[in-house]
Amino acid sequence: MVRGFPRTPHESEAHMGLMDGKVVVVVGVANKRSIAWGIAKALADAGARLALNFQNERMAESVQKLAEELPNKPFLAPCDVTVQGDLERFFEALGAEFGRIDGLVHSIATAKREELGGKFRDTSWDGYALSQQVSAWSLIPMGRLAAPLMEGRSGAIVSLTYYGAEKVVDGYNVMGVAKAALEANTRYLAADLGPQDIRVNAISAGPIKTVSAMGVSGFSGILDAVEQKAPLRRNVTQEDVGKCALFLLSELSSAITGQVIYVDSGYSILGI
Ligand code: 1JT
Repeated sequence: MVRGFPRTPHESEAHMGLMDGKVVVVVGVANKRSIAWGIAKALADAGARLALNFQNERMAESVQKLAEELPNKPFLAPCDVTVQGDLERFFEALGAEFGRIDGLVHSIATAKREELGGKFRDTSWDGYALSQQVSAWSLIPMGRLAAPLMEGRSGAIVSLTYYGAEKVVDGYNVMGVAKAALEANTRYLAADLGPQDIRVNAISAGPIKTVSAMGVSGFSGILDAVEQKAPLRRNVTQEDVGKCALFLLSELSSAITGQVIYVDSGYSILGI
């Protein structure tokens, strides 16, 4: 860097160096609109070496295409948390590639379409179990498998949640219960892994137009409510969430663990 030249850094260099030499695993990139993609870009711009998963062979090519847009070529490997043995194989591949990791992002969730937007009382066991397995339980084995790769370094794990975990948001239903479990998992994992200097936090993001959210009935009404009522009077972006994830995965948040941090334009402070 040339000294003595006051300059406005280009956005992509704004956090230069913060993650230099760090390896971060981001689970949940599916397409350009994925929250995980916003996080991956923020981390890559800050100098992190990345590893991404793709859910299955059908998704491999599109994730590969996205990965080519990053400044450094990320490591890619398959991982579907509903496939027996996939998590173990994924972390084994990470160990073989890097030998160690510094950070992990959990940005996956699923619900059956008919159970988002209908009546909560119609939640099926299959739908309940699936949303719990993918959206909440998977954080636990990820923490267990990541911990040995973080040994001897300050590790950090970040999960993604939503306000519907703590207050009833019309139609969010089975996902609200899964996110409540995810937030509790975040706290229990933080207590479990804290003695090994691994921090675990959740980001509670405001609603974001992702491919999976867009098809949900009632979702655009939720976006409108944020724009009209949230203190900042705007919806949040993948970039907003990416910057918070960067903070939580970096040394800047060195004594923060077990917390839910809100990136929601202030919506959650309101009484109505
Ligand atoms: C999933 C989806 C998790 C949408 C999600 C989510 N977390 C937040 N959203 C946005 C959202 C919010 C509300 C809503 C619907 C969607 C899509 C399927 C995969 C998991 O209400 C109907 C309030």
